[in-house]
Amino acid sequence: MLCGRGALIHFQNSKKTMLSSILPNDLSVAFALDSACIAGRPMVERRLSDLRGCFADQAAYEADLAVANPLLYAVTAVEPASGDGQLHYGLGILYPGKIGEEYYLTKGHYHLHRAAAEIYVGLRGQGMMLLEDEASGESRLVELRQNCCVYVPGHTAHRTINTGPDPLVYLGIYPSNAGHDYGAIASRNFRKIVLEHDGKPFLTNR
Ligand code: PAN
Ligand code: ZN
Repeated sequence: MLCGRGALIHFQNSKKTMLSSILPNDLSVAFALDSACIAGRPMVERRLSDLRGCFADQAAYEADLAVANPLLYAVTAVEPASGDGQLHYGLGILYPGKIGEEYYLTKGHYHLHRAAAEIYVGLRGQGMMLLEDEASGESRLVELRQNCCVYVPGHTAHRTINTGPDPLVYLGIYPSNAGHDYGAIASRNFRKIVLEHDGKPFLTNR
């Protein structure tokens, strides 16, 4: 899906990035907090059908999918330059909802370049990030909400979870060479899940 009119396609020198080589409309970018839309940029949409295998309660997943295929989240990526030391970022919106007792969530991934860290900045709503260290398997559940930053170290799988009643909107800022590796999580998923218990998020084993 495209936000607004006219997708911009441009190429960057991958060795050295000069200020003059950045398109003016990549230097300052306006975005919408109600849709995570950025005019002219492609938006990746993930519907319930795209998250097969992500939720713990597979029967609840199939039952809900038989009724409707709602949009769970959307991400608009901004990639001003791809040279050494440059940054990319993604504006995400994750809608509220649950499959069984498990809150709506993103697929989750490692970075292809494992050492690449990421900063998440919460802009609207309330949620959590589930982090999982690749080597030790240690899990951490940390808050992501408006006026809150989350640091995702390298070598750490990360998944965003909306635990509130409103859309969760956030920016993820990462090195331009980070890349996304969905394969490891798709094959074994996160070790922990976040369920609603007495109206509150609760971390438990899968
Ligand atoms: C984010 C994520 C975004 C969607 O921009 O890509 O939250 O989650 P999935 O990519 O797991 O579907 C990010 O972490 N980028 O690196
Ligand atoms: Zn990431």
